[in-house]
Amino acid sequence: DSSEISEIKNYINENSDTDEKSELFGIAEDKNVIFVSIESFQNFLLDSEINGKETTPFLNDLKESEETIWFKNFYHQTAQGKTSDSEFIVENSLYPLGRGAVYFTHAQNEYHALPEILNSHGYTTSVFHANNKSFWNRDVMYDTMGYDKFYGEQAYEVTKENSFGWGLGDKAFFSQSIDELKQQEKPFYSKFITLTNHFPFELPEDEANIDKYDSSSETLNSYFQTARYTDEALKQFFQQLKDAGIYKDSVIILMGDHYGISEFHNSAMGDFLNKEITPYQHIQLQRVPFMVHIPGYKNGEIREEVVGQIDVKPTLLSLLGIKAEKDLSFGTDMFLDDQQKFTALRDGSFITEKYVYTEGTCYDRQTGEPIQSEKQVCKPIKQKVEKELEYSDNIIYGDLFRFYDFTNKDSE
Ligand code: GP9
Ligand code: MN
Repeated sequence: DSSEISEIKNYINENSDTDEKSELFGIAEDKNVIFVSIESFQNFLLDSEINGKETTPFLNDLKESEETIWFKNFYHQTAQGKTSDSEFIVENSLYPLGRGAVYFTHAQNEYHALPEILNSHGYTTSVFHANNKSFWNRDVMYDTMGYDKFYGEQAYEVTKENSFGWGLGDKAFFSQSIDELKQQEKPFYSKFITLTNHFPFELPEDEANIDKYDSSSETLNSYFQTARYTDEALKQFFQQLKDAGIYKDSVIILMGDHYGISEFHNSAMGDFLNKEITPYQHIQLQRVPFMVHIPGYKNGEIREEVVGQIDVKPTLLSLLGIKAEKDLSFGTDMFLDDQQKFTALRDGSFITEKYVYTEGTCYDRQTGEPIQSEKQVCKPIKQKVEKELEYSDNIIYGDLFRFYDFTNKDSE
């Protein structure tokens, strides 16, 4: 009820200074936002090579560009809801559920999602994804979160020639999206969800431009080829945005939705990375790309902060110069210095500047060594993490936003 949501609101306000503006506040004001969710893309793909050829030449250059801010310690926080969880976290700055997918179980709740907020600031909002509209219950949930339009599989010309793996190849997907994107009323917030780099990572031979890896895991071996294909599709998309005259008025955000290689492939992963995949390494493998690309920007940098998907919503609002003061989010603007900061994974593991905690062990984040002597250092953080996950669950299970007034008095 309303006393529960007040308690949560107090907790959130205690832990973040809502008046503080980051240096980059408003830098992308009134720009279009093109958000690309890259299927199953893990950080270890970046700068990797197979037989002397880069897996991701386009993203490698992009992350070093002076028009790009790359957060190299960005973690996915998804659980069983996979892509849908990543979407949910990003749009709401809430945690996914420990069991099941909130997209299915709580699609009728009251939310205060990004599309709704951006709508009220004059944005047109849309999603492009060439899969069945009801997959992950997206058609229902997008409506709930306030999206104006959803271009699903039916909006595309899907043929035998242009599809493989899970469906329409990413190159055809972007090519066929551009005309519709051009039609969006500006400014727009449009989300693109790629598909090709999805387990089991199938690609026709004539689409492959690097070799497979050679290990005991056919999954890992194939992963590099589909990842390379998606990298090429992204390169092509950037060019198409330029050709369409959309690029320079947009900010482009690229994010990996979740891991592609599960712990079942730890032995092959260990071969590839040339180290044993300990529980600590497993957590470090949950890092996915997060890049903010701002055409015309000159101060691109590689940021080291420990951040996660939960931080995307407040970060994006801040870049757009929108002060959603009454918003309730568990994340924080990535560009603000946040001493309290931890990035919590759904299973209770967490990462801070100093520590990585998982499976009952506290590790030194820099060395990966278990911390024996100061066993207690992770304990207070662990308690906070548990409390925060519980608060988020309570919001979802109790549909608590029904009892909260998001009306923003000074919204500019
Ligand atoms: C399906 C795509 C993949 O539409 O988003 O979903 P996933 O299996 O990764 O959750
Ligand atoms: Mn996915």
